[in-house]
Order: sequence, then structure tokens, then C-alpha cells
Amino acid sequence: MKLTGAQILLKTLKDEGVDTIFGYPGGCVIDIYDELLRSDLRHIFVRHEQGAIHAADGYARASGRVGVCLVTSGPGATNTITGIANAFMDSIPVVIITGQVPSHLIGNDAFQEVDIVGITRPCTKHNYLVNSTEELAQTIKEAFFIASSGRPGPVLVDIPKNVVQNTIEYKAPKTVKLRSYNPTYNPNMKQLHKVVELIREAKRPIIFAGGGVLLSKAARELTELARKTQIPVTTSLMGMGAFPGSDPLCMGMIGMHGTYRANTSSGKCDLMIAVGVRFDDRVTGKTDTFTPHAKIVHIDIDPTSIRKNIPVAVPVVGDCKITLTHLNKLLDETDLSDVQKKRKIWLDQIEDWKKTQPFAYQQGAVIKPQYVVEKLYELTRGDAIISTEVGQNQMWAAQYYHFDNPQHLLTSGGLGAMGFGLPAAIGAQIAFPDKLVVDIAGDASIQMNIQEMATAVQYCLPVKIVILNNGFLGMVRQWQEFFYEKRYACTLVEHAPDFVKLAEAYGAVGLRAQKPEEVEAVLREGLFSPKTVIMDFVIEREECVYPMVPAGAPITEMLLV
Ligand SMILES: Cc1ncc(C[n+]2csc(CCOP(=O)(O)OP(=O)(O)O)c2C)c(N)n1
Repeated sequence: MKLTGAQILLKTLKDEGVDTIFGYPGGCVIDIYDELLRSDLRHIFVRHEQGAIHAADGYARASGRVGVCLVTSGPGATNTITGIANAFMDSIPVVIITGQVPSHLIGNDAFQEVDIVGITRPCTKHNYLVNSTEELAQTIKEAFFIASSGRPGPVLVDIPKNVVQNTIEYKAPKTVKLRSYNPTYNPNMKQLHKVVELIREAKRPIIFAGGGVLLSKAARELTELARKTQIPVTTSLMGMGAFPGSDPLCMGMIGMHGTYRANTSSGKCDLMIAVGVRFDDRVTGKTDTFTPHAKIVHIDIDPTSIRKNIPVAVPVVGDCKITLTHLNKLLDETDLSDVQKKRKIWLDQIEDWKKTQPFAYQQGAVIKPQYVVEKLYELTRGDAIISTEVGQNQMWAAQYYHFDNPQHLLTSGGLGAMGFGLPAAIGAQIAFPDKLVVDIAGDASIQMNIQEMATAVQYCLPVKIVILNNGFLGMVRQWQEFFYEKRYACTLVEHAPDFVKLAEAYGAVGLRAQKPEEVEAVLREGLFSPKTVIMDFVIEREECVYPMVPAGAPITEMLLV
């Protein structure tokens, strides 16, 4: 069968199970777009390539499938870089297809030529420049394999224009076998026996779960482990939903804006079982004071993240789901009858910290952001997919929306990229058309990819945007308040659009609440509307996120309300 490169590309994507591509056309991908007209692959036309990559990422985070984005060469490709770095930091499986100038022009400074393979080498899991049409199908198959296996991540495939235009005799790609890439899925059982022993001995253990648990779909296994051993669980921001937020054993998030009980227990615990985490500095604070009394067990599929940031007593390289399944089995064969009794003092202590130092705010005459998120949780019964922007809005979302389910918080964890939330929400809504998807946003972040309102409206996506509007770059202002004697250098947003009118200009619904008593009515009207809605909540301008651990300090030293 004779096929063009463009036809081979689309066929291979379909064979990989792709149904949706997020993209933006241009000269070097025009043949692919032409072929898309004859394909049943769904193409979502975004308004900026950063929107395409973030939407593909949001689609992947919410659905657990590989997200795909298609952009042209030069500026189309460079516009995706923030999104690629974002997916790389959070280990999200996306395949980015970039057009490239024809092979014979590469290196000539041709129109819209950039070395995107060179540029993205440090922020992709792997990348390719396709040299010939014959290589195309195999390369795409490999890209999907690499993106979704082991520790997932973004893979970029750069395809010169002649490669998609040429016609060849199509040969189906072979199964992928890469000599130098063999992720370890099965754990070393000897190590797991050591873990069982440590669990039996520990008096003050905690589990620390991260995004790796969600990526390997191991939330059920983690929950089983915690419940049968009666070990309290804290999560990183990326791990929220890995353990039910409303479970009595759940301590909430750890780190810079973590709960008092999670941070304090990390300072006192004698065992930390870390699963699918990478000990980011926002979690550990000062590393040499992190968990001073604990033996650390670290379970992760990526051996390079073990002992990268902190010393570990028992490393376990393996897939979180497979490893926890084995561990749970071993524990079933172990006498755990005394754990309930053994842990009582520890669990009572944690419960006491919860009671004496809860997250707290007081709702007065002006709307408090925490109140908006709490009401949102109440009205959605915790069942919405929440994306966030970056800053205070992101932390209030993590603190006040209790994530009971995996894959329900989509947030730019490692990179902290403002502008992620709206396109990510669009990606999630495409994956789950019937789910309620809400972007919790700051008034500054939302403006970074506001153009994607047009995408949401064009495809009738009922995405809801909750703007916590403080008129500031809130999180930076908070740092200035705490550490720069309130010198608010360039953090006051002196001019902003009227978000209600802006929503209307895009053909969406715009609503605003200015008083606490209006919050619930606006949420009800917005959430239950079948349309794309922006809800603008005018909040307390100088509200701060508490607790806060100053950067580089021990995480047990929190600034409290
Ligand atoms: C692309 C990008 N630029 C700059 C920053 C630095 N930054 C972190 S939080 C923040 C303020 C965000 O303001 P806003 O979206 O209004 O959210 P708020 O903190 O007020 O909730 C800034 C500028 C960033 N994280 N991302």
C-alpha cells in the first residue's frame, strides 16, 4: 500500500489509539492538516501553541492516556517549550509533533527554521528528527512507547516537510525494543521484606505519596497499604487524590504550604515510606533537617530520582502499582494484629495537631478566597476535575478542595507555569465531556492564556473558570509582605480587563461576586450553566496563604496565621 508521510503519520497515531490532537497549523505542517480533513481524528484548534501543549497535557493528566499536540516549525515549535518543560517536570506523557523545514534546508537559517530538537533536548524525555519517510511510522511508535512507559514524559518528533510529502510503500512498524531503555517494573523482593520489617518496628511511621502513584494508577493499592498498617498519609501537591482527602488517616499536603500535622509529623516520624515522589525543594525545605529521626523507604520507577535529593535507607526501584501490590501481599502474610494499638499514641498526636492547628480563615465583610474554594467543594461534592493556575489560587485549591479521587487535580507542580489552568481544563473537558471541569485561577495567571476562551466556546466546552481576583500577583506580593518589608515592586495589577465583559466578548457567560453573600448564588448559576463561564470573585486583596515555610527553612518551622 502506497502512502504519503502525512497519511502514515495519521495512520500510526490512530493505531496508537489517539482520538484527539490539539494543534495549530502553519507552512511546515500544511500537508498534515490537509490529510486531517480526510481523517476521523479529532483536531482541536487552539489559539496559541502554548494552549495546545497544555491542553494535551491536561488531557493526559485527566485521562491517563498520551496527549498529542501538533504545531508548525519555528515559532509554532518554540511556543510549546514552556508546556514541554511543564510536562517534563511533572512526568506527563505527551507526544509533540513539530513540522520542520525540508531536509535540504536544515542548517540554512531557512524561513521558520529552529533546531527544536536541540532546544528541547534538556526538557524532553526523548526527541527525534525524522530523516526519511521510511523511518516515520517506527519513530512515532517509539515516541508513544517512551512517553508512556517507565517514568512518563514528553517526547518530541520533528518532521521535515519533505518527509510528510513523500510517498512510499507503507510497512507497519515493528514492536518497540530499545536496547538502552528498559524500565524496571518489578521490585526486588528482598528490599520489600526489609520494608515489611520496618513497618512492623515503626512507632511513628508516615507515608508520603506523590504524582508517581497517580501515574501508575496505584491509588487503590496505596489506600490499602495505609489502612491495613494504620499509617497516616501525606501527599505532595502532585500526589493529591492518591489517598482520599476525607479519610481520617489523610494528613493533607506536605511542604511550603502544607498542613501543620503533615509538616510536624515529618519532623518526628521514625519511618517515612515515600512512594512516587522526587523530594522537590518545596516539599523538603532545608534538606539536612528533613525527617531527622526517620528511616526513609523510597519506592520509585526512576532509579535516578532515588538519593538525588535526600538520603534513603531502603531504595526500591519499581512501578508503584506493582510494588505496592507485592508489599500488600507480604503484609497480608504478616501478623499486624497489634498495629492499631501500637500506632494509637502517634495517631492521637496527629489528630491533636489537626484540631489545634487546622487551616483557618475568618470570613468577614470581604470575600475570602478560602470560602470560595470551600463552597465550590461543597457544591460539587468534591467530584469536579479541578485545574489551577499558579500562585495563591493554586495553594488555596490544594488546601480547601479535598481531593478524594485520583486524576482530579491538574496543576503545574514542578514548573509552576502560570497560564496552565485554562488550556489544561480544556484538555480535561475534551477527555471527559460530561464531567464538571473547573479552573481555579488568579486574575494575573488567567490572562496568560486567556485567548483559549475562544477554543472553549468554539467547541462548546462547558469549562468553568473561578477567578480569585485580588488585583495582585498575589503569591509574589505575599513574599514581598513577609520577606521584603511590603515593598510591592510590580505586583499590583494596575490595569485588568473587566472579566465579565471579556467572557461575554468571547461568547461565554460572565458572572461576578463582590460580597460574601453573593458567592454561593454565583457559583450555583455558573456551575450549573451548560456554557463556558467565567466567575469573577473579588476577594480580600492582601490575604495570605498559611502555613508558610520560608524558602530553604526546615519544613517544621512554619509561619502560622
Ligand atoms: C509564567 C510565570 N511567570 C511568572 C511566575 C512567577 N509567579 C508565581 S505566582 C505569581 C503571581 C500569580 O498571580 P495570580 O495569577 O493573580 O495568582 P494569585 O497568586 O494572586 O492567586 C507569579 C508572577 C510564574 N509562576 N509563572
